[in-house]
Parts: sequence; C-alpha cells; structure tokens
Amino acid sequence: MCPRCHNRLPAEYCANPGRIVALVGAKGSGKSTYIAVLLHELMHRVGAELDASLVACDDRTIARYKQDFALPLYGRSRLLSATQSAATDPRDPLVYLLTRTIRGRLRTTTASLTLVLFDTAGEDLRSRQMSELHLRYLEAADAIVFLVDPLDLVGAQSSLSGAARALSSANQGDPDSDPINVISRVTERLRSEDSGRRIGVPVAVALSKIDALLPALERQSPLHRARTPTGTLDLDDREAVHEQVRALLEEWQAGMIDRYLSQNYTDYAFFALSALGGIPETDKVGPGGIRPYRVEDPLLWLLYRFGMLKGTRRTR
Ligand SMILES: Nc1nc2c(ncn2[C@@H]2O[C@H](COP(=O)(O)OP(=O)(O)O)[C@@H](O)[C@H]2O)c(=O)[nH]1
Ligand SMILES: [Mg+2]
Repeated sequence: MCPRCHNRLPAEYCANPGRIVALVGAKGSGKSTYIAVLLHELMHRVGAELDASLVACDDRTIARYKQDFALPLYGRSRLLSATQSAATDPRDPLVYLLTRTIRGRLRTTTASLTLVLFDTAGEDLRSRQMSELHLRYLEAADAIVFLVDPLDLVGAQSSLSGAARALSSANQGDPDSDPINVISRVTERLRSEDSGRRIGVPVAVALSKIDALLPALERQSPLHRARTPTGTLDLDDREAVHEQVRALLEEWQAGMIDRYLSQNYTDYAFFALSALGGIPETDKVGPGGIRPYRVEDPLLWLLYRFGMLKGTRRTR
C-alpha cells in the first residue's frame, strides 16, 4: 500500500525506484488523448529509439489502457469520451515499468523507472473529497506535467484557424479551465508543506493541441521542426523550444504563467506538442489519422533530469 495515500500499489512498484509522474490539466486540455498516444509511442517508435521496453505493472493497468484508451482511439478512431466504462475506475493510475538498455564502452546495463501516470482534471481539485485523493498523489509526485490547452488562452484566439476556433469555445470564460488557476491551485497545495522555498520537483508545462497553432507561427519557429531521433536529449533543441513557447505565452498575454513558475519552482521547462497531429472531427480522429508530434519531449527531458538519458549539443 502506498504509505501516503493508502491505495493499493502493484508489486513491481516496490521492487524498483518509483518515479511518480502526475499529469494535470483542465477538463478538455487533452490529458486522456495524450496518455493514450504517449504510451502507444513509448511502446513503438520512441521505445525503439530509446532502446526501452514499457510493460504494464498490474492487470488493472492492462485492462484500463486497452478498454479506455487504445481500443477507442486506435481501434475505432474515436475521440476519448469523458465518461469512463464502469469496469475500470478512472481514478486508478496507470502504472508502467520503463526499462532502458544503456550501452557503455565496457558493459551494458539497464536503468528502470516506474511510471505512474495519474490523470488529474482541474475540476477534480475543486471538490474537497476528490481533491484530497488527487492532492495526495501530487504531493508524492517526483515530476509534474501540466497540460495547457492553448485554445483556453484568450490571447491565442486570433492565431487560430476557423476550425480550431470553433472547437475552443467550450471552456471559454470558465475560471476552472484557465491554466494559471489550475497551476496555482496545485502549487499552493504543494507549497503549504514547506512554505518559503521554491519547489524542487521538475515541472514540465506543455502546450497541447499545437497543431491548431502551427499555421500561425513563423516559418523559422523551432516548433515546425520535428525532433531528430537520436536516442538522446538534444539540448539545443530543448532550449529553442522552451524559449519559443515562453515568447508565445508572452505574446498571448499569458506571460504570467512563466513568472509564476519562476517564483515557485526551481526547475521547469516549456514544451509544445500535439497528440493527434491535426484537428479532429466532431467525435473522431481527423482524416489524416493519428500523427503524434513531439509528444515524447517532456518525458525525454524528465529522463534526462533523472539521469537516465544523455544530453547532447549539436554545435561545438
Ligand atoms: N487539435 C487537437 N485537438 C485535440 C488533441 N488532443 C485532444 N484534442 C481535443 O481535445 C478534446 C479533449 O481531449 P481529452 O483528451 O478528452 O481531454 P481531457 O479532458 O483533458 O482528458 C478531444 O476530444 C479533442 O477534440 C490534439 O492533439 N490536437
Ligand atoms: Mg480525460
């Protein structure tokens, strides 16, 4: 059992140094879609690039991934619905063991990471009862990924194509979906434990659904470049993307997100990604299919931070 939240933990968790990665975002920010696509990529393309295997740690994870994520999205090309099947509890985290083979000059070793993906919606943090459970996970997290839907940022509206703008109206004006409110609610809770100092857990803040904004970005933007698959973290690319997202937030009158993070966290980084790679239709994936774009970037950065991935520079 988890000593903090008293939920059942899979046996694998105890045998390996666990790193809990919590995923937080407002309703509709793309969390479920992101989890589905990220895991799929880790099992296939990115797993091959990193020389890594990804295995589910318990039967609930296997059942839930298949039923609630893989089957609808990859099997039927359906967008994931907010309502979960009764057979699985949406509050159960998905627990995976990610193992990398690290080839050295003298010997080959492996390094493992237990990935506990916990999907916390912004509105869950509002109700007292739900937030207790979610916040206990968050307090135990070794890394937090905040998903920010750029369609929720008022300043980004003018950069959207008509189709994307039509999709973005759902959450408009709802303070619970304002990214700064979601981030600050989590932060205040984490800070109350040791007030004063900045929080040390690495925080990845990722713009989701970036496909809707790419047409409006200038041609030289690093966000137009796909990552070169080298099995390392490209530090030049990392810095370029971070700075570009920071500049975009500023431009969209959301520069407060950056200022707030710098006041509260010692280690945070900006990302931009798209799980689907294109604007979906009403309830299904667009005609181009699922074309993930930079979905693995936050995880690569975290692996680098955890000492499981090398960083390289292109220049020098
Ligand atoms: N354009 C675009 N839309 C997306 C993408 N991912 C999700 N969406 C849209 O956002 C909606 C909400 O996504 P979902 O993953 O259910 O959000 P959650 O409530 O945070 O779990 C989906 O129904 C899609 O319409 C993406 O990569 N690109
Ligand atoms: Mg969801």
